[in-house]
Amino acid sequence: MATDTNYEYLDETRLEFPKKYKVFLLNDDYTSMDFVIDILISIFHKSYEEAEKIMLEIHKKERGLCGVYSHEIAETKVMQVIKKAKDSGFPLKATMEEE
Ligand code: TYC
Repeated sequence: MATDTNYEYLDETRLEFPKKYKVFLLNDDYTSMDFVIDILISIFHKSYEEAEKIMLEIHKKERGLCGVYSHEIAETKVMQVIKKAKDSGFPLKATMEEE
């Protein structure tokens, strides 16, 4: 049975928006430009033109934003990038950070 204390607790419960996470690809000297474009199209669903623009931004500025997702989706994208890169022999890395 609820006590006064329980009601006080319920009164203070707040609904919060789920946090969002930015996923970045990082530059390196070995991954081919074509492979990065392929990753941006296949995993981040970019058009060829967007993918080329993001890849060149990463190449020049060391990292580039690929998308903003829920925690679970962002984590999955990071893992998919690392697996696909490893399977193809490239050191490409992805990171995520809270928005
Ligand atoms: N710097 C790489 C090269 O010159 C290309 C590259 C772009 C690699 C983006 C990683 O996330 C990256 N081949």
